[in-house]
Amino acid sequence: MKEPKRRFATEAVHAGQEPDPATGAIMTPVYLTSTYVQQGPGQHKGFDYARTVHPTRLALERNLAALEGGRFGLCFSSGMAATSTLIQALESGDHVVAGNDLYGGTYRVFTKVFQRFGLGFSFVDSTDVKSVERALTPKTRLIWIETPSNPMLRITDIRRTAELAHSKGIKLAIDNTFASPALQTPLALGADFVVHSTTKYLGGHSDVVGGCIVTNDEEWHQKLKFLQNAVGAVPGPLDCFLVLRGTKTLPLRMSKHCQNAMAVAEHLLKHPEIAKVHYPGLTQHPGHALARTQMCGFGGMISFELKGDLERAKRMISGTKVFSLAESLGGVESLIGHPASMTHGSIPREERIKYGLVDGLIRLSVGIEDVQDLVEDLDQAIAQSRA
Ligand code: P1T
Repeated sequence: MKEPKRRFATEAVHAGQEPDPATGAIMTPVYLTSTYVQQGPGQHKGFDYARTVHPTRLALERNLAALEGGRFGLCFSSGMAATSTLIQALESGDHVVAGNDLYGGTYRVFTKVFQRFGLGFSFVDSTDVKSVERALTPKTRLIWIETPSNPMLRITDIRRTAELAHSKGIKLAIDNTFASPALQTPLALGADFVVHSTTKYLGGHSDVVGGCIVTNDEEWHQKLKFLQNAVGAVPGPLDCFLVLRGTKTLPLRMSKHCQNAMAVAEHLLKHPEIAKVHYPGLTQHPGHALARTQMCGFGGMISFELKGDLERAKRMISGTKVFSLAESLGGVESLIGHPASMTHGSIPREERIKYGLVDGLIRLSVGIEDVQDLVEDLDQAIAQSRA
């Protein structure tokens, strides 16, 4: 009999996980093993070496594939390892069109590492599908988009970009780290690959670094699985367990992140000392209407500009008491950061300023604390930052 299709919150708790056949343990064991005993040469239970295949990792890969509505998941030792593995599936001479608002590390690995191996990259405003189209060349094999983007929270139309890509025989990868599959499932909108830093919302507790790729394309899955094993950037068993534990509460956490971020964004918007607020949940945001059509919540990330100079912005981000000054995002605790000197320091200043990532931009990862404490903390930090 065909199993009935289970809904997202049920899949989050159960997908990919069975009680341990040896003991009935309800939690997937952290199999601390590098190898498996074989009955005879090449005779084994489907597990031969832990870089190639690992039971705790397999459970996580199946769980993440289910959450993204994809057939195949692969896990990596970091978000950057997942990104790099997908790029390694291309050939020297191939060309990639990428959005111009990207995590600084992604920009860095594209321009400082893969460009050296003969791959070409063009960075365009992906919110304008025509700009993406203009940048395509006969060598373009992949379009790479973050939506919402880091740190400007820009929204790119996944459906239209997928149509454009497929009309030219090009693949579309969406870095879904900021939304998480609780809010947006790019494969259902036509994307070919979903990439994540599982370090963020999927893990959810700032205690692990990891990454994944999910796809429905079996041929590409085999190519990526080959690279996962051949290149070897795999996560350890405890890391997989932590992400697997994180995804169980993903829907609950995301709903609170969205609720708190909306309240913080509305508060900042009304604040007389704030010049600009970027949050896709605000009706003033240029991507708001589009976000409503492809997301079912606007996420926990906000960026904003304070009135005054860079020194004031620095004083403000050093003055919060509930928000911690730190890189990363997506954990239960609120973080505040300065993209120009922290997460996006590897993008040349003239490049980032061209597309709006100004020196004074401040980024918030709004956690699940009591929102009143978050608002009061921002207010006191803004007040004490006055010259
Ligand atoms: O840090 P790592 O797990 O390797 O993931 C890289 C990465 C990929 N994609 C996006 C959208 C990201 O935001 C990141 C990592 N970002 C941060 C560390 C940050 O503070 O923005």
